[in-house]
Amino acid sequence: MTTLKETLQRKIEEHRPRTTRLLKECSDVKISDVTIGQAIGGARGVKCLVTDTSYLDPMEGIRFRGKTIPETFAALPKAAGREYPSVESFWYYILTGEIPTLEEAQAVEADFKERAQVPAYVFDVVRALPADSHPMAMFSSAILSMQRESIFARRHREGMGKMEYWDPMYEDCSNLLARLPEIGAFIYRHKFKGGDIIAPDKSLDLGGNFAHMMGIGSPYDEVARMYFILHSDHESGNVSAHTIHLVASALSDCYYALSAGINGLAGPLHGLANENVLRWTQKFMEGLEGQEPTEEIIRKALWDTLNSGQVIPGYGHAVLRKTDPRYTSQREFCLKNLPDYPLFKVISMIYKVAPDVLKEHGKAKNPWPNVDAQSGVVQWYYGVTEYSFYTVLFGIGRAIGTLANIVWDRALGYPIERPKSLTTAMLEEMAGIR
Ligand code: NMX
Ligand code: MLT
Repeated sequence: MTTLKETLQRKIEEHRPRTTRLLKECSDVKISDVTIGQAIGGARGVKCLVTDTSYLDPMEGIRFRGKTIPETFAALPKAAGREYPSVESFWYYILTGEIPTLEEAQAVEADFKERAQVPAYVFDVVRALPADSHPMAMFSSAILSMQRESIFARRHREGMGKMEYWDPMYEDCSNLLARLPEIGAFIYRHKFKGGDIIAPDKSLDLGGNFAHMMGIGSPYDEVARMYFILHSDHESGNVSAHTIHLVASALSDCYYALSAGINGLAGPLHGLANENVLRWTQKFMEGLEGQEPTEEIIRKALWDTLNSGQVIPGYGHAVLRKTDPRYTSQREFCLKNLPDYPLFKVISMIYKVAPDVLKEHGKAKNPWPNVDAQSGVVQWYYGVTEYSFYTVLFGIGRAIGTLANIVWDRALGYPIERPKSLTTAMLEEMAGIR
């Protein structure tokens, strides 16, 4: 059996000539124009990144290495009795584009167990932060504190050649990913469970071990696998993925890069929306004072939010123009496992009402729900009601795709990222209004 690293090396060697040829023979082929609207408006739609781990179609949603979410879940091997594939099998897939056998996936599980030991000082760093620090600040600090472990940084100091970069980057990224579940679960139990920490169980896969360390029984292990894979990657223009790619382009190691990306994910327009969806919903339910929610009451609450100048969290998207398939996937999970759960019923009612409200409001280009509108319900149902923790879960998932992406960035020799900026006066001149 070839190892994941051997397969990755073969894929890198096969891929390199494609990038070399594009650069050598096709550098001048135009793929995008940029308007003033795009330059001021957050570079929306400007095609200037290359990412092979996933692609986001506005109407279809995400494809991981060419496969939709249902195709990915169906194709990856599953251990006996499991409905969802392991995170380790997905890591193999997103890194190489090849579906591993169960044996190959289990070899990655074994490899991750060797790498999973979190240095003790990481827990000290989290404990040293003020108790009211946001879990995302704790998560980002914990990741950054491990920078001293970087093999890439050491090898770079020692003068390794450019063609070797991917190897220590792969080692660092694998080590970091294997450690994230324990760090996440530690933050949860430190902040919300009085510091009653549960030690890892080395017999379990990443998802199973995470559920165990969170202190939540089956089927939360399946929820963890599903959740982490669903949140793994969304091509690389989104704030977290782009930040991670950008920071790593300076040859900063993956500890610096992921910590920076987690800081971007912590924003309310990005990953924090999953926290805000639950905050909004809980406030709404409290305001009902025992009254049954109706579509009319929900419509009014949504309008109140819009009229106060706030966004409706969990709705809208910079690229998508239909319901996010990650929303649909989790909705299907809820329909199967918790169809009558009151919170799910409210979330479903919002889904019925919000798109029309947003259309009538007339601002959002996409009135449909994104992943964050649905993910909190599942967590709440299984007992994770501390919603300020939800974006840490997103962050563990997001690490999978983005770390795979920066291994490939180094393998393909992508340079330091440095787009050009202009002044407002230059734009006025170009537009002929000055
Ligand atoms: N509620 C109210 N207004 C909205 C919403 C929404 N859900 N979505 C977009 N708009 C507004 C937006 O604020 C902007 O207003 P203005 O012209 O006053 O600045 C206008 O509609 C046009 O925005 P779009 O071009 O449709 O959206 P954009 O690409 O700029 O932003 C989001 C995308 C996702 C940031 C935006 O839809 C939003 O703020 N959604 C709510 C927060 C959220 O759910 N974020 C999570 C995204 C997914 N994730 O996990 O990262
Ligand atoms: C994501 O998963 O990163 C979000 O949906 C935001 C995006 O893709 O722009």
